[in-house]
Amino acid sequence: AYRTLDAAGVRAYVANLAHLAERLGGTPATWQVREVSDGNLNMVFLAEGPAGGVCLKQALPHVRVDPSWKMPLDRTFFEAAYLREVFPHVPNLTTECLHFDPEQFILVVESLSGHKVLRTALMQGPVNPDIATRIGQFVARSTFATSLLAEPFEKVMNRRICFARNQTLTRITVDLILTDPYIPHPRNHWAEPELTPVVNALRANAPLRTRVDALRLHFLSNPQALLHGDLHTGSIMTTEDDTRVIDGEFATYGPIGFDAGLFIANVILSLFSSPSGQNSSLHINMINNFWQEFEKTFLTLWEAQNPPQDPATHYYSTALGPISQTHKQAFLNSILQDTIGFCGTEIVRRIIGYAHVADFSALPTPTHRAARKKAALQFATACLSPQTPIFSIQDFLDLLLKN
Ligand code: SR1
Ligand code: MG
Repeated sequence: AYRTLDAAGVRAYVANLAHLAERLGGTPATWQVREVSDGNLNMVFLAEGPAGGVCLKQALPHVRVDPSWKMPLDRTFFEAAYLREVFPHVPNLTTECLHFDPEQFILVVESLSGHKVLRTALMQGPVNPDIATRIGQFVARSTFATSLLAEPFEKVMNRRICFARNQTLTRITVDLILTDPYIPHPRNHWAEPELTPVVNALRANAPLRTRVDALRLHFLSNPQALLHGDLHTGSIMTTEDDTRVIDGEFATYGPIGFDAGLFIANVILSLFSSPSGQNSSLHINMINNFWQEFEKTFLTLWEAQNPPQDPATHYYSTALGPISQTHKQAFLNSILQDTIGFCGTEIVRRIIGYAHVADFSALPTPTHRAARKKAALQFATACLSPQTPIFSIQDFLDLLLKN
């Protein structure tokens, strides 16, 4: 029967599994076990021995930060399934699933105890902008490999059937990111009264509401690729030269621009919350690096698919003949448009929705925080405005620099 583990339970659990105990080395009594839960949903422990460490994650029957919000346990199943799908394509950019327990809903991956959460690293000072290049690689490789551009439709559809069952967490995304902030809802909150008129204006903006409605429909009805589904800067662990994407429990099929948009939005939230006068070039470089690498890698992988394999046995979604560069560029442009839209919704929900980000707490006074959050909401409004002409990542960066 399922039971929630504490540190002592984790020690006994790991000691019982030879391949994990071997990774740690020494004897269980000498292992260091500590709880490092940080996200909203799960318990996380690090167990370390003389030879190495593991990270153990267990689902709770509720949201970790709100025990009254009950929740089924199956999210670790989807995280393990996501890792098994994408790890072969991005082995140096995520962690390997070392163990999954379908009764205790425990997932064990390698420990990243020498890494920092990217959000924390950004709050502490400048980071290496190549981190964003690596995330561009991650998004391009994980999405291309699981899309109809790379695989016969039978394989893709079977995977879609599996991840279509990740409905509890997809419901969270649909509600928390794509619905609640635009209506009065008890889960929304903001501390700064100065934001209320901005929120009212956002909700009264009919074209913006129509765009958000379209993005919600697009998220649910365009299964382009297997998404990470929650690719914010808290889902990335990094050192100067090694970057890993973690926490794929929100994995689902959807539009590729959703992963890209969430990553870019969180870099932008870091930019808007950095102390005034701080040079914006790091954040601009990060967004540019991310997009350039994503586009280049995605197109290179697509190029390698040409010419299509024998159409009699490989029912790819690609054309029977070579695909024109114009068609490929149009596909990438449509991902850019989705990216900008989902970026706007992520910024909005991180400021007025249920789950805020720590970034703004670095600002010294409530007045500073209100001013920067207001500016971020105004930028998000531009991202969600059908009137804003953005045809390239440069247009997007120009718009960002104007705000
Ligand atoms: C109740 S879960 C709230 C948020 O935390 C997760 O990390 C996701 O971002 C989700 O939207
Ligand atoms: Mg998470």
